[in-house]
Amino acid sequence: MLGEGEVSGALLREFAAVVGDAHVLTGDATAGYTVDWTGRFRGHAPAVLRPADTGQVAAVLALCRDAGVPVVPQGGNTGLVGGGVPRHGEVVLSLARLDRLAPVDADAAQVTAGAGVSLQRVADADPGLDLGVVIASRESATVGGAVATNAGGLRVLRYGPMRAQVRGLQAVLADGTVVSHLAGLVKDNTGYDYPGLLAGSEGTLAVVTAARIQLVPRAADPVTVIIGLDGPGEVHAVARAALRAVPGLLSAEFFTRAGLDVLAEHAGLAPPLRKPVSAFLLLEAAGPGADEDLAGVAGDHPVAVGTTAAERARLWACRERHPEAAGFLGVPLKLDVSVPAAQWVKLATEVGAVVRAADPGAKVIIYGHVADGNLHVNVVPAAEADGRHEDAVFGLVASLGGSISAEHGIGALKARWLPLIRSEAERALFARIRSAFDPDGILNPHVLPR
Ligand code: 2HG
Ligand code: ZN
Repeated sequence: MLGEGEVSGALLREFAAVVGDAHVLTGDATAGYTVDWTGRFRGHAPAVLRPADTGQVAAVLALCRDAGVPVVPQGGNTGLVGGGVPRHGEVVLSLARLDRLAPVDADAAQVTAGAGVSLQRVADADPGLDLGVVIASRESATVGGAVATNAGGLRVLRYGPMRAQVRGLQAVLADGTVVSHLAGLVKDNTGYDYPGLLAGSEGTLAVVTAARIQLVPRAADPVTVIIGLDGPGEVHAVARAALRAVPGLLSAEFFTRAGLDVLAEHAGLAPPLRKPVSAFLLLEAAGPGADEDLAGVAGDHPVAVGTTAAERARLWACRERHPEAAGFLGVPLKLDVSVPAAQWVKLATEVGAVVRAADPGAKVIIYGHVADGNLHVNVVPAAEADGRHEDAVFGLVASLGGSISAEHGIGALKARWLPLIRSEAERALFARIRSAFDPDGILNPHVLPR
């Protein structure tokens, strides 16, 4: 009798017959696949399978389904909610080798990318085009993972999240059936939009093996500014002005002196402004008059301007390295929340005190995508991480009419709190969709409540 987290030698040999001996990893070789980037989520896997193509994904999923073995699909393993970690001894299905990037279709400005292609490779595929989704982990994060989590990032205000870039998908269902819709038609009302449904399904409905991606025009000569402000209220007001007055706006990002000080101390980052301010708003825009438009919204506030690639990279580092900041202080809890625009100032102003009421020694670093009402609340607990921090933050968010996951997903971290913001009827519908796709419950069974 095999226990949780074990598979038979016979099944391992069947896996090897499909993907090759070298691509069935066991024991120590699984180490890099069983822990997340922050070190908060750890698991163990009886095997990591590294198929080379969609056919092999289909064959190993059929074997897992027949044997009743649960599977955790994994892309670049850059997730922050434990959704790609085999926390209950599941087999890991790594899509990393599905890394074929087709030539760009210049007529449609689209490209078909395998699940294992990094977002950076998609962005670099054509000098005149770009990927609308930009995230800090783009060198490692993959197309399959970005679709499965509906990744957001730094340009959502302009281009939307990953779901909005997807013109079609290829995926493998839990029983090994391949479904494929990759023609990339802009207009195509022929039934259910399952690519839209798989975007954000966190590996619970099917395994994404390829995506047809709509590219966007590459922004010409972007200008980046960091404006020094006195708190969330000013940040929100200036960002709102930018949304109205800067037609070429691409990003509106927020961070604070608390996070920047940590990065200055531990990563040697140079502060962007000489004047000590408490809050920063990074704006980026492109197109005719972008520099004057940005100068107009900055007004008399202290500002740093970047126009060359090197200057822009220096300014962006202040924001893009924020996910690392809390990690210098301990093992962080990554709480990614959003609220209606009118509530964002209240959230950003009050969340630190709300966390400290639950855990007075906790360290809190906040930053995020201000135009999306999205705040990243990074908490380094002093007290035990037993759910009290989530109770505090998610309780505040729910009272403001917000969401407990803006862009990172529910994963393992947040499953317990889903009833706070999704009704019983909605969750029952989720469960029916899930059992229609995966009746045996083998796909990421511990992610999202069943
Ligand atoms: C970002 O916006 C990412 O930098 C990561 O969504 C956020 O690490 C985080 O909490
Ligand atoms: Zn983010």
